[in-house]
Amino acid sequence: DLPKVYTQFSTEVGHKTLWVVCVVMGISSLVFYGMAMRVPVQKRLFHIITAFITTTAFLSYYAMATGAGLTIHTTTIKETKLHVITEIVERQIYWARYVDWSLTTPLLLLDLSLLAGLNGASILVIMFSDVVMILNGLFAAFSYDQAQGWGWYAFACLAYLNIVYQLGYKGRTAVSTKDNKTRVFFGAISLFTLVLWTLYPIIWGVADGAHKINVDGEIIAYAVLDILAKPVFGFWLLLTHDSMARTSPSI
Ligand code: RET
Repeated sequence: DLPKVYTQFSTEVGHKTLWVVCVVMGISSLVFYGMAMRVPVQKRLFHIITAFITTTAFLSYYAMATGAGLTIHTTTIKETKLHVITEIVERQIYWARYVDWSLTTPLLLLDLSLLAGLNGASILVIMFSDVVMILNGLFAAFSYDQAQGWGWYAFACLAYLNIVYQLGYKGRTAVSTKDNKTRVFFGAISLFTLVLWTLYPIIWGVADGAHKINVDGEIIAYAVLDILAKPVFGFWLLLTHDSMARTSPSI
């Protein structure tokens, strides 16, 4: 007997959403480069990092919207004790997201680390954990069967917990030596980041992991989160940083 096949593909709704985000990321990048040119070079590091983040997202959304950054992947969801496959899911995987995230999430964390004034060793630990998290997410997405996928997912979650610990504990200790405005701002923007970032593994688990959300739903959910985590985060960071007297990163 042939296995039962469940197919999960995006439609025009997902496709349009990808284009909208692509345009938002492109415009934000231009604005960020413009802002970078208007601040003195000593204050420019945050602007450059943030503009690179939205530029990478622009390119990755361009790849996804034009149909290049995705593939169809088959996952076994049920097999008999004798390894006869009885149920499979065929679902689109937008792998360009992982390329985007593996470059942009370390940069987002670099923004936060520099704001807190973390030392070089801590910054490296945070950025490395983050790459481990994203690549394990990629392996989870391309796993052969569901159980194996959840294994990769668990490793990624451990890496994520380490990032939360490093930034939440060490970041807070580091920022406590800074001025009051920087302290309050770091508290607010890192809480915003914690809430947003925690939604990514939840969406992944329900959509890519458990196949309970279709591909359009996944595209829309990540679209909203990506806009909040990149352009909105970026504007908030840069406008606040511009208004501060002396908070150039201590490197
Ligand atoms: C995955 C799946 C495996 C488990 C975990 C994940 C976490 C992903 C995160 C992504 C953040 C993305 C951002 C993008 C910016 O636009 C890879 C989904 C923990 C935290 C902030």
